[in-house]
Amino acid sequence: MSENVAGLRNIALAGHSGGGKTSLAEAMLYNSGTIKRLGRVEDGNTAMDFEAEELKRTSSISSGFHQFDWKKHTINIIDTPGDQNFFSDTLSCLQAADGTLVVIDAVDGIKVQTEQAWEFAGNFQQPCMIVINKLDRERADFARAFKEVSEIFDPKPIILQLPIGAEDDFKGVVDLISGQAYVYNEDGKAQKIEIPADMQDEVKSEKENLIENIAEADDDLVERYLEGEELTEEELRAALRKGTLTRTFVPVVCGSATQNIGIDLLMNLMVDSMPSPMDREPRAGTDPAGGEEIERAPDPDGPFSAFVVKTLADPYAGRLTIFRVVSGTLGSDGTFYNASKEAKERFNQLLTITGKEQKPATGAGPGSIVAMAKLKETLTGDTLCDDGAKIIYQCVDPLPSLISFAISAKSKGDEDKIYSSTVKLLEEDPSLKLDRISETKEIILSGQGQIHIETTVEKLKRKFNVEAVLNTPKVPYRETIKKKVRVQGKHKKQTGGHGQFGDCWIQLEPMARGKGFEFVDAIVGGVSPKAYMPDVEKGVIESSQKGVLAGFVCVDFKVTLDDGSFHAVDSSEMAFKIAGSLAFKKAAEQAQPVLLEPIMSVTITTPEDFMGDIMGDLNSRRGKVLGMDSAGRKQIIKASVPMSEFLTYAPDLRSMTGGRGLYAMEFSHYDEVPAHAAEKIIEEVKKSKEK
Ligand SMILES: Nc1nc2c(ncn2[C@@H]2O[C@H](COP(=O)(O)OP(=O)(O)O)[C@@H](O)[C@H]2O)c(=O)[nH]1
Ligand SMILES: [Mg+2]
Repeated sequence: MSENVAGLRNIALAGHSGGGKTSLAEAMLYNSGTIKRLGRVEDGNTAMDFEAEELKRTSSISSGFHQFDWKKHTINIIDTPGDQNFFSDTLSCLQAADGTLVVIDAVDGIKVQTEQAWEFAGNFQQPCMIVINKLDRERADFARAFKEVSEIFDPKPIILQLPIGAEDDFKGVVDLISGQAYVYNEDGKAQKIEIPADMQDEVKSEKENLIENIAEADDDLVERYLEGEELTEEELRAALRKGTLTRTFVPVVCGSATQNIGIDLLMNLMVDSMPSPMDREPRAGTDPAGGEEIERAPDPDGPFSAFVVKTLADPYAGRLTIFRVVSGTLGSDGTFYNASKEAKERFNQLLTITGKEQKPATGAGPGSIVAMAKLKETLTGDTLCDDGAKIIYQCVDPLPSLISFAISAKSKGDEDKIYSSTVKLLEEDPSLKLDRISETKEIILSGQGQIHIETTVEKLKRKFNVEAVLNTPKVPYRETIKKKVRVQGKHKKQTGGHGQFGDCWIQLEPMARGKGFEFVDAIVGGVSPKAYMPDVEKGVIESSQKGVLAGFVCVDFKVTLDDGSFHAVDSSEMAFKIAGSLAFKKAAEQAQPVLLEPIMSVTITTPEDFMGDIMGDLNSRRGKVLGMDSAGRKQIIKASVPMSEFLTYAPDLRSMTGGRGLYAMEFSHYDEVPAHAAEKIIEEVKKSKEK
């Protein structure tokens, strides 16, 4: 680990799945001599993709961490997943970085997922760089890809390099600042060449553009440039760094990760133009004692503070907690205070993460991304600090879930194991949610998408040896009534000696949506002894749990008990409870009962081309479009859609938009089911009961 904070670079790789992030990390590790062989994603032998679920899909599902030394600097690389299913982890791990390298596919261009990753980096105010990758592929086009990034991304992307050759023939790059051309051998080693004759003009004009752009970062330079003065390479490099760090612009470079072309120059740029932890503003947090805002600068001699970005759950090795140090210095073992959990913890060995392995670390200063094993209390999002200098940092929340499945055990007897094992997986994946729904008696597993849930089931099998089955969850329908009625509930039984007698009059009326249930005792005088009133209420509640239409819980009603009679000998608590229950059932049947269904509020983000299909599809799902908006080339649709129609939206949107559409949803409210749909639902419930 570098003791030198200014010599540290924490860089996240972000962008849509398949752009080449994992391959790029592999090339960097190889060039730095950290790994001896250049692995390939499709061969399943890269340093950053190693989990079984990643190897099976040849795609990252979880952020990988590694570090290497380059030009006397230490670079921590964070290889994030680009698939929306795993974006919550991407978002969390981006917090550990000081800068983000956005990887663009020179063939496929920008996808919505790339834009989302861009927004994540922007939210954290991170300086960014863009690499246009895969320039060796058929139909790769640097100019087209750059045009696209300049239309969409802000701060302004600026060209730093031009490719030499295209597609099959892509063999090197021209670095515009130095005016130097490089071609690469098969081992990623650069060799200087003359700028090819047919590129001279292009290089000249792009260099002028670049100088003009870079000068913008520095008023003094602009002035001198406009006066026609020649700026030195050193001045330009200093201004390039300044402009990148202040997010005035975003440098764009070109390369091929798998051919290892241009990657060494990119690594140089990460050192020269990306921030060290010292370049970041002090991090603000709150003092848990008084709640006021305090901050910590990246000072190795300051009080220790850090925040957790990721947790790995291993049934054998236990928990592995990955965190970023903000301030102070940590030894190789010791204790710390977890301010989020208000607990002291001890750790035995500080660890550096190198892909799937961990190595002992001697210590960690500001900016370090390190790990500890087997912590008891600490989870993702927690703040760790000195016992004597407490602070809590605000970390990002997991992304809200988008899809739910009912999860159950494949073999009988595994029910409890499914639940307890999934709870352990929640530790490493806070974007999963597990709920027991009393209304439907199901265990519901929710996550970011179908693939997210499927990989979770695979992990359950691999890590905990328990097999789960997924089903579409039952929709928690409810019932309510629409009319006001008054009825009598009378329970009278003469069975030899002691009889049973309970008698009450209730008024049943609707209440506003979401109001639940209210019981009013309006009995005046001594018509029926007060002592039995709670029993009538119990009867009403019990009966309302099984609605008259299809047995769903009945809500949003008010019951007023206004009359009744009793028998000195035969009346009992039980008899009045039964009377209350009968009264409710009778009243509900007369009060125009209807079904209610949960309605989700949905936000869909899509490229314009798919708008027509998406709107038509929403219509067929009984969706109501509430508004439309555009942001750049993206269209944003807000709609409300019944939950029952939206259970399988994730895969459907994926296929409608070729994976370019995104959506977010949350529960909004309950609403009446239209009559024709209600009939069907009631029919189905009856059928399933007959079975
Ligand atoms: N031809 C070519 N293929 C590449 C390049 N970079 C990545 N790939 C391939 O693209 C696929 C996706 O790469 P990967 O690194 O997993 O992308 P990620 O999802 O962004 O991590 C893999 O099959 C890689 O071998 C490149 O520069 N050129
Ligand atoms: Mg990857």
